[in-house]
Amino acid sequence: MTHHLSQEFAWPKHFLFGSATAAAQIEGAGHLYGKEDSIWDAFARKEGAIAGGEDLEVAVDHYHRYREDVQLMRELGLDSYRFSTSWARVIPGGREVNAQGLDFYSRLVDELLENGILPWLTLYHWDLPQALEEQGGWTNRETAYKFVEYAEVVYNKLGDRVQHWTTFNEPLCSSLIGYAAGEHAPGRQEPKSALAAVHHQHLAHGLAAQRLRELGAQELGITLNLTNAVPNDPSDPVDQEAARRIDALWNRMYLDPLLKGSYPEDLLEDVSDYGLAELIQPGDLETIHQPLNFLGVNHYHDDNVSGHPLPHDQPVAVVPTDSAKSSPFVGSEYVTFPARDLPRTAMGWEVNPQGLRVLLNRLHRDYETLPALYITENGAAYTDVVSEEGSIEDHERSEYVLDHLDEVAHAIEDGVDVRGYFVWSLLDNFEWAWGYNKRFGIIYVDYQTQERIIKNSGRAYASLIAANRTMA
Ligand code: GBH
Repeated sequence: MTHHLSQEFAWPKHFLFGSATAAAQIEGAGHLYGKEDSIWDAFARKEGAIAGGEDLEVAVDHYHRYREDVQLMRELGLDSYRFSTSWARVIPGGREVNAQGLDFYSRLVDELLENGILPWLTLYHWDLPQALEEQGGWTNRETAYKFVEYAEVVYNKLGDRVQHWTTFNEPLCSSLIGYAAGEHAPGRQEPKSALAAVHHQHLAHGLAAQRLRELGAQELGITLNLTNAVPNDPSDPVDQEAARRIDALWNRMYLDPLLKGSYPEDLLEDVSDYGLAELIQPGDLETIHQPLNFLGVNHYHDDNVSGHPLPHDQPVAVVPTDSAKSSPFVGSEYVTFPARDLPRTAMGWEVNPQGLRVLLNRLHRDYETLPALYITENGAAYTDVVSEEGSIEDHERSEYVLDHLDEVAHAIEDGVDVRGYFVWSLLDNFEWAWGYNKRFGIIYVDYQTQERIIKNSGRAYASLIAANRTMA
């Protein structure tokens, strides 16, 4: 293995090394113990929605195997485990609390604590109760208030043991990819609805953050997927303008309201045909602009952006699944993503670890009130092969993770306050519209037998964690 700075770096004292999952992607027990449909269960039933035609019914059966999974976390030496609770399990049908469903998370949290692993909880990782979608989903402002009730129910059950509370995971994806591209649940292709979802999720975040704070939450934050928008030709004004638009929509549409209390002016102009400004009611931006203890950053790749049409034989850098018939880039649909000469993962995403350092420095520079940063997701899908000896020699994934950790270390040297890193993902799992064959795990899952095998990347990560502990 190549030598890595991250393996001998003096990581800050309380730096957290963790790994992440999401309820819908791992739990299974899709309609057991009182759980009802989430929008992803309903979406998966639509012809062609999921690449392999699979559903979330069993997934990797984490609901029944969480004890075994916590033992694996312990074997890896994780400081923290980032997971999400399923709204459709806790309040099925959006109506009454399902005590049995809540109990599951209580048992999971106890199991983590007994094993010395810090629970890092996310309330919304894309699985809205289908019943609420039928009342308009995130296009309905009411859903934001329903979210507060749900947050309160989970807090009342777990707040005595969970310190770290994240409202949303990547609201951008569940809005623009779910409501505009239609590639994610609920599978709508309505750009105006997508921006309504953006605003109502913002509002839901702010209202829930207020409420959780009142109830006593110590550590509150949100996780965004942030992507550098790099102009394909840095000296071409057309590419510069395209990159500005993608940065406004993809990054600043979230960062600015959360950290500055306003939507960017240029964004409002870019999307002026789509009704965002009209949705903002007096007081909304103050509500959204809540003090945060941390910002979670999910980072996978940069976007190489151009304002010119692509020659039809040129490959694109960002490859939406075949089911994407409509653009997630509301108001900037003309923008293109030419490929660069970079290695790619099995998702087709370009690998460019330096982008993470650039991104972290940019956040530090542009936002005066930036809270502590945690990398809440970073990782890669590769085609894994189980060897005759039963091992998974996923060298590329090890390099991907360590290369990105090197960049986090550099960012810390640059003066950026980064306090943790969570690999996506602990286990191979349901990769949304792509189904099960895109494997992101540092632990392999045999989907027939549900057997788990720690991949070499998991071992590499574990030895970095162990080495750091010895140094400290
Ligand atoms: C995360 O999202 C999710 O939080 C997690 O659940 C998921 O399993 C994991 O990453 C791996 O995918 O321009 O429409 O082609 C991924 C964030 C943002 C990465 C959008 C791909 C390009 C989409 N994604 N990006 S598009």
